[in-house]
Amino acid sequence: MKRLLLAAAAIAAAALAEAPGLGSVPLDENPRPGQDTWPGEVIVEFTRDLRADEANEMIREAGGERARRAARGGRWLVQLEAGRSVETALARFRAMPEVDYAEANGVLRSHLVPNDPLYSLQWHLRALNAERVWDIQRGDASVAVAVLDSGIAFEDFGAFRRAPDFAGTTFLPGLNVFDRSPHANDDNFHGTHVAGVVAQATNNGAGVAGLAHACALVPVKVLDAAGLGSFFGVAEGIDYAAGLSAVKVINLSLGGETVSETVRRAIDRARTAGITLVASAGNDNAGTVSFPASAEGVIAVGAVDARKTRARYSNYGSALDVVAYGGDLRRDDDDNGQPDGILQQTFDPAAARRGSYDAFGYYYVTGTSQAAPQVAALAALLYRQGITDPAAIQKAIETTAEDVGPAGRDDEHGHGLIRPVAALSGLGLGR
Ligand SMILES: [Ca+2]
Ligand SMILES: [Ca+2]
Ligand SMILES: [Ca+2]
Repeated sequence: MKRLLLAAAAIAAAALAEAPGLGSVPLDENPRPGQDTWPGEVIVEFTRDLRADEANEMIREAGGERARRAARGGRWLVQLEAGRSVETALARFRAMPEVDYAEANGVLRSHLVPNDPLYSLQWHLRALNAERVWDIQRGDASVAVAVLDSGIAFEDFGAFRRAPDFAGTTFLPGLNVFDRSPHANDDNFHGTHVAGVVAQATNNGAGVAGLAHACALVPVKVLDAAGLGSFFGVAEGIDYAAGLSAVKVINLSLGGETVSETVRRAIDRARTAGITLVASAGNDNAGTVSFPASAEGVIAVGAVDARKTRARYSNYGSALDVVAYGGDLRRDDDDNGQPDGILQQTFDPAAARRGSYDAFGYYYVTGTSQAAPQVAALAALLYRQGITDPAAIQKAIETTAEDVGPAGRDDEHGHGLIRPVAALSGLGLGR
């Protein structure tokens, strides 16, 4: 079988066309809500480093029309010929001895709850006792958080502008996995808001603050303008981030309902490299934590409102590790006349849909997407305190969390609500 394929490759050596982008189907062909795979796309990894003509032949054999090799490693994203079934292609790949594994290219979605712009104070930072946190540790640029999201408004480039309240924030070179350029600009709004939770410019006389504001950010664009990404793209983003020595933390405010071998392996590689991965549990009010939050080696973060009870949208379950503040726009528990969302700077999402990415404002957004980066920020501060082992970082965060909800660890709140001051003062330099 193998020899026949190799012989055939000699005559069918014409290279497969390079797939133009990841999940690059036109917007009207985007997966519908509830649809969990990209149509006609399969990920395959071979057991050894194949020559391109060998790989091409096997990909054609399985019904592939176009293929794109991962930037690192021996896996390929295959786009099938029109009308070919993903199931048949997977069965063909899995029957080939050279194939390690094959899976459909699943859809990952940003965990967002969009809302209208409003100015107010950041109650979540007061509740986290941020001023005391900053007395102990503000981070520095030797510790970077990679934000795998829709990009960040971090540079002036083409139609994109750096968000004004990132004026003093340090950014390290990023990656846009769709075009493999360093221009990981945000064309959605979600990633800019999530990044602001971590490292909004602080004490600059403008706007709002971020919890680990002296740490560096790495923009990694793995979600498109509609907030959609793929297993293949997210794995590529994780590999990129894990290859930067300053990156100690990866934030994933995204997820899907199906588990991916491609992403799981990338998580393992990053964790082995000493990186802490943090992911949002999802906003479906479901009893199952979404993936990759549910993956081994990832800190799964749910959301509470200002009352410290599970936010009505936050996913829960046995995989949940901790909770942070995600807020609830329908509540005003601090009675200040403002909805209890997480306030950071981003741009107007409606203007962004018209191609304008510079209508910056301060927006309340709620969701586990906003809770996860609070944990990512805390992890970054712990690295700056001198903790280097991701297992120790996770343990410090979990054992110092405030037990909320039913006594002890429970599925709605995990080990509890993070307490950054307790975590930071219990360990490392700030003891
Ligand atoms: Ca500011
Ligand atoms: Ca309020
Ligand atoms: Ca509890």
